[in-house]
Amino acid sequence: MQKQLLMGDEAIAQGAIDAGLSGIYAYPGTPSTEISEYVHASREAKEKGIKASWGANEKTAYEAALGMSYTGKRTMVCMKHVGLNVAADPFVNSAITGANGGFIVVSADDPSMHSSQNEQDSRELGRFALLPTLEPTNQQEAYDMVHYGFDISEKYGIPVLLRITTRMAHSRAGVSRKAPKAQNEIKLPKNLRQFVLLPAIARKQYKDLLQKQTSFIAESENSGFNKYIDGPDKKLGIIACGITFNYLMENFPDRKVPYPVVKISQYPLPKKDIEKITTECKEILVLEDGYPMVEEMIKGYLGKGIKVKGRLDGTLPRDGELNPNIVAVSLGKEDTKGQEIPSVVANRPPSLCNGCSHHDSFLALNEALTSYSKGRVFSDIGCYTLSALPPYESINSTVDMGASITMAKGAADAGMVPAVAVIGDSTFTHSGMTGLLDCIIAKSPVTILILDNSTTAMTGGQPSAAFGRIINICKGLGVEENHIRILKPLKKNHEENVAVMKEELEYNGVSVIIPQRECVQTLNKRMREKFKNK
Ligand SMILES: Cc1ncc(C[n+]2csc(CCOP(=O)(O)OP(=O)(O)O)c2C)c(N)n1
Ligand code: SF4
Repeated sequence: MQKQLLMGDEAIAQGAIDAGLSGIYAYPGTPSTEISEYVHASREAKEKGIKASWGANEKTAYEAALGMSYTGKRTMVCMKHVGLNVAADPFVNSAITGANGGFIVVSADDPSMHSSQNEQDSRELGRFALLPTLEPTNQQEAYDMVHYGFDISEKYGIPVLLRITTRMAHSRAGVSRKAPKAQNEIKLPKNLRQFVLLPAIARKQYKDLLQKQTSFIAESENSGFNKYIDGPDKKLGIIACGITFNYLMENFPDRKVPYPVVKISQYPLPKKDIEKITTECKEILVLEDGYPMVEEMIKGYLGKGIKVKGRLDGTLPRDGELNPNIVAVSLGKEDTKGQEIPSVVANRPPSLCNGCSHHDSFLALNEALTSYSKGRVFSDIGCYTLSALPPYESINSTVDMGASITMAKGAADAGMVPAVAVIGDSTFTHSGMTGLLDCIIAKSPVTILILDNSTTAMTGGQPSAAFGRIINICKGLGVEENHIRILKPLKKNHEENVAVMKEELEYNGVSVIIPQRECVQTLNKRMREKFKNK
């Protein structure tokens, strides 16, 4: 079969298309976005009638995928690691409902926080939900694991978590494809109450899930993705998880590591391999990107017994992603540090694009707020979060998607009036609407700016579920019509926009101000495509 040069994300997408995928659901988030974008753009996927849709958030995307799995079809849902927090409720519960058609959950972690607000490790959530978790070492494995993941998902009737990290998602390698599989026909679960989590049913199915754990361990022990590679020097044994196996191998160009190595790409841990290496070797070094999950499991609570080295004892840094050089140092090899970063690319803080509508919104907001004390602007996550930096320095919080309106409500409840929330259009429909409803019910004195640039700009301009709907949503939720104010954020309208903001800041109730102007990047893209098609 043909070989293609693919990014990890693309390998997963192509793997899913070839493995009989019927539908892919997602909410964008770096570094997972390109998986869905690949399927959206794939002619092959279109010809096969594969459904590809962006959900309003990760929870809605997850539940849509679960619904497709219920019908017996193969499905995938993709998100970044913090998205799995948003989808945690259906994720954990779907371990108990089980799956019907093959169901793969892709969660893309971002160690070192290249573009994220934390560096949590999705393997921990996989373990928490008691689900098998796959972690590819390279792009070929990422591709192959999708086929395998669908197979074990259907064999055990459970969702399977596929955990990747930024380096895996965004680096490229040659990938050999397998012969494509046909999609499953609709075939509902034999037990039509399988997905009804009434306590009596859930209790039984939870027991079933617990019983399956032994089989999941056996699958890991027999999996072609996990390997015990013997080595003559038993002073040290190395457990290398996911991409860290590559970092280890890069330190041994002939791929001959003198120590025994257990390569881990499937969890729960392969018990026999772990027992073997911990019995044979004097010390263990655990290489894992993310949390010291395996290290903690092997060390045990009191850390007695065999010496285990890794992130917890300082052999490796406690946070941030690993790389071949960090692994070299942990093996007592020379610290090569790599090339110096040229000054022309070093330390460039991110900034809003020239002509971005957010410039005009923050200029106006800063001026409108001059008569109030500082520290009252709760922001959300999007391009507008850059207003935390000079020259605007407008915002005082960014915690998670949706937290702007709700935090402003809490601050207003505490007596901070007015409290201001700033949220983007995509984030508003992701998880801002419920917070707005809370404010309306409590008649909270909050001024909410919904920065409507008609897209999900920060992740590359995916469609926004809010497009064309924000005003009606606000009205429908109960914002008084005369306190829904639409602005055009342009320099020439500055004075007028400041005046409107001042008026609404003085209003002792819920007001929503909607500055509307398209993101210049999506506007340019649209124009380029328009002229190309002429
Ligand atoms: C739970 C979660 N999902 C996804 C993301 C990735 N992400 C960051 S901001 C954002 C949306 C930005 O769109 P919008 O609110 O419209 O603001 P814009 O960037 O367009 O200004 C996304 C998807 C995230 N940080 N957290
Ligand atoms: S991508 Fe769009 S929203 Fe983001 S900074 Fe640039 S113009 Fe503004």
